[in-house]
Amino acid sequence: MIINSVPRVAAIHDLSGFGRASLTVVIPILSAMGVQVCPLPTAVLSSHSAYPDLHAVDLSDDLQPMIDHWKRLGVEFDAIYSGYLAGAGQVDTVKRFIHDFSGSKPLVMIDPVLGDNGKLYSAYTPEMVEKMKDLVQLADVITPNLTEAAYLLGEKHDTSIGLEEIKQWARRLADMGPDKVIITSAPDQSKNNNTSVVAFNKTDQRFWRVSCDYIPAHYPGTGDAFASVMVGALLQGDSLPIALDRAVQFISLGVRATFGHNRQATEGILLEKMLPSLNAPVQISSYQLLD
Ligand code: PXL
Repeated sequence: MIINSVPRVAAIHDLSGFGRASLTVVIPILSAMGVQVCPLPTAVLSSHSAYPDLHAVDLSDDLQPMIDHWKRLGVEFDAIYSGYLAGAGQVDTVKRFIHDFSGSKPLVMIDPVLGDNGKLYSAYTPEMVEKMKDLVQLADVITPNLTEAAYLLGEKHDTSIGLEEIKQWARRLADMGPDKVIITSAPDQSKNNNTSVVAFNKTDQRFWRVSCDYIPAHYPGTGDAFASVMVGALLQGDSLPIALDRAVQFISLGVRATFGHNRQATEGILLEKMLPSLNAPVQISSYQLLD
């Protein structure tokens, strides 16, 4: 049940100043979708970590005092949404947060940010992987990419993975706790070069897939954008497959709009041009129910 007339989300992510990732993506998307964002920044960085020589301020020691203030204020949330954490120690803080703010029965969305393209992000260690396995147990919804799914399951990242195996991975991730598992960047072997999102809903035991054309560019922050649209759509009452459609369409449009401009991919997708599309009705429904 939504407790606020404008749904309210606690967003536990870093603030990367340059490069369109994390809170600079989460806040505009959710605001455009009519959701109030209360950021709890895990770190402040001059840019996301694909840029060298960045300056980072780790806010690990400040999180709990900020959370304690929210408790004194009696703030309640419709959703708790975490992403990039600045170190394994922050996982315990997020776990405590989920426990302490469970009274309003918020939707708990954990984007288990660990890495991409088969590799961990530069700041992360195997300890972070172990802690993230703990954290996903508390989630209602998780949105790992293929790399993160492999790390969480102790499997090898394999870009030639078939659909049946991805479905097994989704089931095994759901066995760890979450009701909805959404694996992004999953190869679609049935269509040449396509990429897809495969989702499993444990409650009704149904699998869904949305495929999209592959574009030969990689933009940081698209995982954050995808998960943010999912949170907004689920809070607006969309079904899982419609939320998937909206998130995939938003990313596909963003990637297409950006690719044509020949900008440095590290700057991310041209989000600012895309925000109005979040309020348009879903144009083409492309989800598939899988056997
Ligand atoms: O998009 C995930 C992300 C978030 N925050 C920081 C990152 C990344 C991915 O590179 O570096 C700081």
